Amino acid sequence: MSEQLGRRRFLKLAGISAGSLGAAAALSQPGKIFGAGTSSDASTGSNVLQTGTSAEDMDAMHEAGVKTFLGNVGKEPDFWRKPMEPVMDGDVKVFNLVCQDIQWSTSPDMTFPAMAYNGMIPGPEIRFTEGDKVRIVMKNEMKQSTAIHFHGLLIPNDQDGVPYITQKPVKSGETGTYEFTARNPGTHMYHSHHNSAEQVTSGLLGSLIIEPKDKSTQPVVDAEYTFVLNDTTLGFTINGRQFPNTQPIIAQKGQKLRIRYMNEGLMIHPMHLHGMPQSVISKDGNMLTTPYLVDTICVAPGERYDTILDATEPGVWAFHCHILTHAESQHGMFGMVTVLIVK
Ligand SMILES: [Cu+2]
Repeated sequence: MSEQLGRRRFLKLAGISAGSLGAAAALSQPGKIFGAGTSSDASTGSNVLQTGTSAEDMDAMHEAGVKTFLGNVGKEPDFWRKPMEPVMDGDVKVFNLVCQDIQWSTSPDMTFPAMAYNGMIPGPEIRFTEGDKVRIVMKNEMKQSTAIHFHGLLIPNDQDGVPYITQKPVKSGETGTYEFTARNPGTHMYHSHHNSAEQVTSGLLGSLIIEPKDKSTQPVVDAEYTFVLNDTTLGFTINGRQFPNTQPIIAQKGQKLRIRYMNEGLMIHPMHLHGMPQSVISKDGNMLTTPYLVDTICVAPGERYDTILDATEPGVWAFHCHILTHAESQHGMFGMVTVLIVK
């Protein structure tokens, strides 16, 4: 009963608050939001769990993670990537990339040797329009050779970016150039196709979106968000970060959002949003003739899905991979977790 009351009070807070801070304050009481999951009897009885961590310690670690997440809201404006500005060379849109060996922190206490395009993981979002002439220039400043593959694009074979099948690898210190005209609109990706199990999971990945020339084929939305999922070398990440260093999606009630999911990792990630369904409108860049509703969207390596989310339900809604070992441990939530805040 008291938990029900807490939830109701929380929803009121999240719905009424003018800023995200109101919702944030409520979210900092995780027992009221996600449900503590333990009865009051459990907390008065033996509270040492099988693993040796007390229930109190476990709860405290969970709470601390959520508080850290809240403290970080708005602190990384580029978490949801904005498109990179091309340089024009006549009528060609030129995108310059530099790949480097870097150190990357998925959260403050998790820093890894990594590989990045333009110093960021994922790399900058590359976005252009169907019919555009495009050149992508990639300078390799890493120790290893590399090459870029444009995943999902209809492209001349010799621009496909696979060493020894369509090109020589771009060696350390060399520059590789790719040139093509954008043909198939949709949600695509770019990534290394050389020693890729190491290079892609280390960070050589990014979203590549081709806008259709005819915008009337697209749903009108208030905002767009792209989830680049990755795993293995840098842990379980959304846009290069692990919870509690991910950022929320913040929407006003009644807004329509487009969410693009892409999986650059080596494992499947069923992304689950609490509170309201999403309509799947596109698979691998191809618009579906019959959209369908889901609350969990299983994104396999290499796949892309676009969904439309009608933000109808006020509150703070957990949004996470439902392979729970990618999202939560005894120490609290981690990895592929964020929230949707509907104000
Ligand atoms: Cu997962």
